[in-house]
Amino acid sequence: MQIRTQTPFWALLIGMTALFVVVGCSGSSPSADEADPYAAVAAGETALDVVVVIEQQNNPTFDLKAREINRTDVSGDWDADSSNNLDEPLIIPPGQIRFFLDNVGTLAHAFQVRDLKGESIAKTRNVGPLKQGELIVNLQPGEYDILCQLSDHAKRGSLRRLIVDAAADVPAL
Ligand SMILES: [Cu+2]
Repeated sequence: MQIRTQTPFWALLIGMTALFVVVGCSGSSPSADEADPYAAVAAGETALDVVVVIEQQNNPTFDLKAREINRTDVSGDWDADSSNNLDEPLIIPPGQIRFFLDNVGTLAHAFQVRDLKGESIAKTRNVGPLKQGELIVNLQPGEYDILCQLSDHAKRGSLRRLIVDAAADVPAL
């Protein structure tokens, strides 16, 4: 009597299908959340009132400007001259503010909120070139400065007046 030692075709088919499914599921897609200013909002993890995406650059000039407020593009609100940033204030409502920092420059930058006496209210550590960072701070109505506190970057243009005002006209988060 002949003994069949070969695996039946149907068993091979099921085995290969199972292997394909396992391989297909094992690839981990890169998490986009770290670079998403609104990820925590979407996940309902935090009670933010305002998300401001801050762009910090040093090439060709040092500058610090808001690119988005609550998902709305405001990059056209600022001229290219960073020497007049105190006359072009960023105006946002009070509350829990997430400053999402996008360093698009070639140097490390950082970010600080100061009162107009120069006292620090909150600040970040260094954010490397082409890296992102964040600063979450609760701000009451008033006037502040936002700046890069590294080296002479603020003097060279990485400084802007911040006005926190309940009447600020920004879209809901
Ligand atoms: Cu800087």
